[in-house]
Amino acid sequence: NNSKSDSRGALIVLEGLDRCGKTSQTSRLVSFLEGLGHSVESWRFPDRTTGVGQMISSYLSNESQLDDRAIHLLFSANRWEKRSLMEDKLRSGTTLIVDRYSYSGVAFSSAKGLDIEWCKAPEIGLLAPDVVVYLEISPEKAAERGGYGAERYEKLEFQKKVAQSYNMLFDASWKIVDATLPIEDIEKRIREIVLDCLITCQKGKSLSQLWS
Ligand code: Z5A
Repeated sequence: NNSKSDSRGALIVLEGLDRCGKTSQTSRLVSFLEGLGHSVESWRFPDRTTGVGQMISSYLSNESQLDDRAIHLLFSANRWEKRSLMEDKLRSGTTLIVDRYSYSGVAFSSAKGLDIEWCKAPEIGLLAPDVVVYLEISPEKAAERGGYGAERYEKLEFQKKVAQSYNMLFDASWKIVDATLPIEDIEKRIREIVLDCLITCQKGKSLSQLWS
């Protein structure tokens, strides 16, 4: 189908608190889009496979300590090191479903008390998503889902602060989906949002940059 291969792919971002269901929904969405014949890849941040990603991973698992600003900049660098590949993929027609992106970077660091504008600054110039799907769940409900693991941010009190930070980032373009619905209902809603977004991109919507 020429119309599919001639147009760029869409940058779809899923955000939300820990345990909100992003990982489950990302893989369902990728299978769905593949079934429709789209070129699609599943990405996630942090990308723990790179050198920077390994530093982040060791910080998250409490194997290393880092200054709050230093770890913020590493999360950002981890997105910058993937930026040109991201752009190439999108321009060649591949849609990317990304589990966490800049918004996680800003929400988690500002939840520690860092200034929100300072947190956004190193993210300026990264590719802006075509749509952000926010899977909304209360920190208490999220904590009930099999409990938290041992990673640094998996604590109820901190997740409450992260939820407040996300609230400050919401804008009218975000699609808020109730993450407490049955998995299949959420999946259906996300499919509708993403199919709409793909049409907009196929019609020629251009790529833009954060934060505008
Ligand atoms: N972080 C940061 O500080 N700065 C940054 O720039 C970035 C990230 C990018 C690592 O992320 C941490 O890094 C993260 C933010 C910070 N810290 N926290 N918290 P990660 O990607 O490694 O971890 P995560 O994003 O929090 O993933 P997760 O724990 O795997 O959660 P999830 O992907 O949202 O959920 P899930 O695995 O799909 O589902 C969780 C459970 O709920 C599972 O048992 C499911 O079967 C169940 N589930 C899913 N959906 C439902 C529904 N609808 N009903 C009932 N149960 C469900």
